[in-house]
Amino acid sequence: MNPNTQTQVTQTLTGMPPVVGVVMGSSSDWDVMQHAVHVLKQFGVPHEARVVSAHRMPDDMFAYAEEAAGRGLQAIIAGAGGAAHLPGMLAAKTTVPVLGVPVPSRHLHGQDSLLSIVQMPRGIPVATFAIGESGAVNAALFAVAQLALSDPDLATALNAYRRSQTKAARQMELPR
Ligand code: RP5
Repeated sequence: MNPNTQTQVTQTLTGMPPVVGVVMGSSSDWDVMQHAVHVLKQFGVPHEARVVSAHRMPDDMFAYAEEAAGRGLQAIIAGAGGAAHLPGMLAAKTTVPVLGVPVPSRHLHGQDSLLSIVQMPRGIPVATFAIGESGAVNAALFAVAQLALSDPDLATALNAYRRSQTKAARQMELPR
């Protein structure tokens, strides 16, 4: 693994400041979190993706959260596995909405991640999504829906995406 990976920032739409931040506790989360990035790319949402580990780089995590609003982020999609405190700790330091994605863990298959993220005490909310790829995709779609409230073109694209799912479902065939 490239030793610089931990501090690399993937600016996927160059020239436009990101409005959604996708962060994860480890590069090992990328297999899951890349699905959130794929959706944001699909909708043309300016975003960034980077590793921000709560327990390995806590100062960076706090800085990321503290700077999020000032940098124009409107949502932070945060994926983590195991004792997954990244989404909650980010939410503790920013009022930018945090969307938590539980990453499947080696021993408990992500149930630990899910419970760690979803069981936030009252007062500091984290919107928690399904374990794994579906959660990553839905977190990105949720961010798109939030942005679409003030972006008619994005709303049109989101409605078209929904219609394409309906069309695909209607064309589904079962084995004879
Ligand atoms: C968490 O620990 C990460 O979010 C990851 O899911 C898990 C394991 O990290 P690695 O040991 O694979 O780097 O912080």
